[in-house]
Amino acid sequence: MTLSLFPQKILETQCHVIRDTPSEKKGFFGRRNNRVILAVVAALFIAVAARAATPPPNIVYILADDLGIGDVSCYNPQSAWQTPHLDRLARGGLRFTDAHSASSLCTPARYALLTGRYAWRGRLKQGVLQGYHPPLIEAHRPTVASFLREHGYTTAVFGKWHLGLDWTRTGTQLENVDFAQPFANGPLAYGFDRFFGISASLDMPPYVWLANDRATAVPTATIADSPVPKLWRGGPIGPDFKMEDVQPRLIEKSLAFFAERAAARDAKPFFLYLPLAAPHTPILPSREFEGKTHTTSYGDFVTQVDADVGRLLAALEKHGFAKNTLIIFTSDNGFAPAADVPAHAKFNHDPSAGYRGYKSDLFEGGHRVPFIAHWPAIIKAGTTTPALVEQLDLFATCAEILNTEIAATAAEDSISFLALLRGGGATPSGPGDSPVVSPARTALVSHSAEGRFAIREGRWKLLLWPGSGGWSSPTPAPSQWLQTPRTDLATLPPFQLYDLSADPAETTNVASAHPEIVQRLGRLLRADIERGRSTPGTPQPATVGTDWPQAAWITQFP
Ligand SMILES: [Ca+2]
Repeated sequence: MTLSLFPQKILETQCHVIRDTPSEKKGFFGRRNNRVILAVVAALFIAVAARAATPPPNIVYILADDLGIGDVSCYNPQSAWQTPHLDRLARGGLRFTDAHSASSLCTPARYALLTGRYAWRGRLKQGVLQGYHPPLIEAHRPTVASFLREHGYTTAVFGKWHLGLDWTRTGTQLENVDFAQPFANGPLAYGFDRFFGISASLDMPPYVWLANDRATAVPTATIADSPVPKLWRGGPIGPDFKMEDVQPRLIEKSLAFFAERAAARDAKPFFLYLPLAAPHTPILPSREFEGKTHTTSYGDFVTQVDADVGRLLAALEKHGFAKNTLIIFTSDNGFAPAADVPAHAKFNHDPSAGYRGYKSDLFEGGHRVPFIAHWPAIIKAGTTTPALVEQLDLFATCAEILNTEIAATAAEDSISFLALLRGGGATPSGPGDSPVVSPARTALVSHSAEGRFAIREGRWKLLLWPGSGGWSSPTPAPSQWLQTPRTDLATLPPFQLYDLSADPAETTNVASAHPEIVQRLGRLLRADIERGRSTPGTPQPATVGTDWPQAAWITQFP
């Protein structure tokens, strides 16, 4: 396998230099200069050849759970705590300021990240899976992991799977599980060589460690629902399982994996997908982090995640992996209201950094997430980009890194951001920035807890719903966490249009002033749904039917 990070275009540019150089002219293009040019061209060829021989990068994808964009200090100068390791990662890499998860909830965001396809195209039209549910990813659908493994990578996932698996059942109820038997169609069926982690969120039973295709122990006890406020659901728990061990053990597994890869000497690149269960509820920082920020337990937990990123970075450096490892750090959705918004307001801390709403919502606070890419061999240190990027763009980015095509039936919504990593569209941070937005991704679709839709194109964002689509006001039910009343959505305009360049906090609905923009975006989203893909290529089967109330708006965009 060869890697071509440096495509044909570079070689063509150099050929162009040769063709355009008159060989016998005096002056600048005279013989002497010809020799200089040829020497330069030769040197460039050598450089290109050397770089083309660069082995494929290792890829470490760290996915925090429910971490708000305002919880990372390089994204929020007013943050009540500091995240020095994440800030260092950003200083050494590229920080995206307009990056999004494909959904405002865990399961659909993860489906999209791994498959390069919006989850609403499949059977999950709203909400999330629980710990006993069968697999969500369709059998035989390629994932980033299966794609990379096909191309020579060693692949591992340590963490919160939350995409379902087929337990061995003892009865007709989902919970009728024989924990002594292996399960099928977990991470190993989707391209991972190994798995260690938990089946779903850390507030969902069963509370057992899973190693590859089985539980490490049969549950011998049952824990009750946590006291109000309810931060975990009751259910069976294994004798070797402690909730507070989850974050440290996932990091230990990762460190051991790096050491093992360093010792293997098989020259195989690796892909580590590290979907953390933190700082999602239950908020359980290790003892050394308790009280560290003098703010909330959640703040302490975030600084633990930050310190763990520092440990991962240090290990990659120690093993000599750092230079040619693409590290991405991001979060699967915005800050969870369950982590207590009023408690943070007391410390003047806004986990959504001024954006509206939280996890679950169509508003930016639901899905605009921290997204830092670090790859010293390719990325210019200390850069930022305002370019639009979606987490589901990972698949196409990996394909471009490996100079490989993706089948028409895979990663239907994924667009490579490799050009941004190489510096196109990125600018040095600081005064004098003149950001160039990459033309690659011009639009993206957002999806909420209730399964409502929004579409973004450039500065414009259209919500195909009168409310938040999640737990923030306006909602048809009162919010338990945000202590806001119910709203009669029939009293509100059916659609919301925001100009994010002028109104990033989504305060003023300008839909009635711009009916032509509402129509254009509505039609664009309809086409994205009906074509079964949002990228160029062969249309794929779409799932539009009469039994999809969240897509009822389609008829208004003929
Ligand atoms: Ca989450």
